[in-house]
Amino acid sequence: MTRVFSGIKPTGHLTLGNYLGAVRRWAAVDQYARDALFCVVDLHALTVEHDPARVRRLTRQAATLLLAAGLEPERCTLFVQSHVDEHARLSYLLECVATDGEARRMIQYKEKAAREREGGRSVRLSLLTYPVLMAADILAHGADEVPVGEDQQQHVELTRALATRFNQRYGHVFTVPVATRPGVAARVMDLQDPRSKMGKSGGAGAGVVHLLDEPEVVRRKVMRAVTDSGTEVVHDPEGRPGVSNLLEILAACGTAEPADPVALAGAYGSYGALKRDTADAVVEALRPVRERHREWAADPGGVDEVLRRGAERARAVARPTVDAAYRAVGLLPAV
Ligand code: AQP
Repeated sequence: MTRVFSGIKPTGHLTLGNYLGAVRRWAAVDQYARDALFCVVDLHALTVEHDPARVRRLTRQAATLLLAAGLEPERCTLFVQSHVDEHARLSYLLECVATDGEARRMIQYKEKAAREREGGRSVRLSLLTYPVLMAADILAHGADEVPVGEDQQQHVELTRALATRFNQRYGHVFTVPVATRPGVAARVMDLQDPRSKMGKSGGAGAGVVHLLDEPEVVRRKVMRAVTDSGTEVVHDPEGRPGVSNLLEILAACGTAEPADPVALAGAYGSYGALKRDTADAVVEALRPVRERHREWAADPGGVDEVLRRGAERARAVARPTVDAAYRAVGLLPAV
């Protein structure tokens, strides 16, 4: 059976971007048709300045939201990255395979390092090496597919390169995975700044829709979305990023099968009507998440139990592969 692995960082409240780019597919498709492992990648949240109590809180909150988004503990494995030592164990070996130049070419590293420097903060070494840890997350579990949004494509490419190089150098140990992306809304943009990705670590911006936003808050954010000069509704992400973003969101939320944003554009004569329909579609898409969240949030012990069982299974999946990698590079097994 095809195995799937993907993760989410507890760096803020989950957004509509996380949902449409990744999480919705995990719940709607991957957990039914694949052997699926999903992870709250808490170690990745330590790559920039962080408040320990907040990371702890957001980790449980992310797990609760993933369950609210429809992950079913009987159908998939949900766990916290730091509960499974194999990730960090394998990361070091992969650091011995990756090159410094390769790590420095990562776009997210360049962008986030620049943000840290601009804020007068020093750049943590882990910000540079985090894509290697992400490769370890994926390779430890022998994933065939990695369902992610567009922004993670480059990191999955690095993962493929490291797996291939390792296998060539030391013998076949790793499955070489492929990234899978949604047909639409693979990169949801900030509603106030449609040339930037809708991100969860930017704070409570008016351009970011969070999964638990009240319907009236969602409506307000969508209705106030920055659109482009002109009045014609067309799908042109380069020239008309604001309107195109709304069309992508509407296409992804409007029906069970994402509609075509280009075809949708033809149905609208004004930005106002497009915004109203998009707001309604987002509210409806998030309604079941908000409802299930009430139930899971009332049962933190239940969430912890899901994570405990998930970590147990994840360890069992990862350990043989990571042990094989340790042997392959020449490390003497402990007796
Ligand atoms: N805007 C987005 N559109 C589509 N997919 C997205 N993803 C994230 N943002 C969008 C996808 O969601 C999954 C989990 O993301 P993550 O936790 O690795 O990263 P993040 O939400 O972007 O949070 P960060 O790194 O803390 O970044 P910023 O600073 O941008 O908020 C991934 O599959 C991702 O592709």
